[in-house]
Amino acid sequence: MKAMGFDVITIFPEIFHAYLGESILKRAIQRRLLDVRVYNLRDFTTGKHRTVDDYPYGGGSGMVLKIEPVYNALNSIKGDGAERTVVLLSPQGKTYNQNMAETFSTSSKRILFICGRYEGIDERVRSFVDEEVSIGDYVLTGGELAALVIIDSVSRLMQGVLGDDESAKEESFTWGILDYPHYTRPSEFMGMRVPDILLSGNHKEIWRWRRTEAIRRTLQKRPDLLRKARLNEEDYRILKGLCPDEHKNIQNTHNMEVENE
Ligand code: 6GU
Repeated sequence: MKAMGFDVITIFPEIFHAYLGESILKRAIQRRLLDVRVYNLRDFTTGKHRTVDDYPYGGGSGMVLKIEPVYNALNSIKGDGAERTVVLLSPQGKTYNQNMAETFSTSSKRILFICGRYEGIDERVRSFVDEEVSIGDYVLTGGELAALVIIDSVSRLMQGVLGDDESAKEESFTWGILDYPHYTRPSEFMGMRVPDILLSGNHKEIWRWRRTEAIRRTLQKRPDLLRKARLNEEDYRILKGLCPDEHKNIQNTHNMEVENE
């Protein structure tokens, strides 16, 4: 089975050990399906003060991450000759999504993350970078959470990381819509009953119900997703039943996309 490999350059390595030391990712690492190597930027400084940042040229507030330690770290890590994609994490990057997670998960290269700080990183670091990625339109104090978000979302797509009964393949977000509603015992709580169909044992009908509810939710909460979703014939029929107007719009949008290909 293919393993997924990540390298991380950060000034806060403990953040990674905490998150990767729990639950599904911990198990994936133990089973060697996932290999994450975390490097402390401070270990690649030279002077005895181990300085990783400095005042910005031109003045202003905040400190800027220095280029030399980043360069030294990259050189040292690349010493093993493995193929890598170097990713700078910053709010200025391309916005991360599930498609990017799938692309990373099928790449044979390791992914090396440089975690920036929000005040900034020396602009010249960008000349060593293949891609710049952001996880959304808000500002974090550093790229560490973004690196963990990407490691988590890519790893769970790798063969064997999720158990058979928690497979990522069958979840609806895989084809671009929201998940269906879930229930567990008790079958009634404070007058709220679990839908009868789920207690019926009729698996064909249960799956049709789930698919319908997933489409209904997406229509209500994220209609923008439906326009991009990969729907089959049955899905179009369900959509038509739920909302004839939206069905027409979406089928038109999809037909136009097919013609443009
Ligand atoms: Cl990758 N870094 C920071 N500092 N803030 C962010 C981000 C990354 N993605 C969204 N906000």
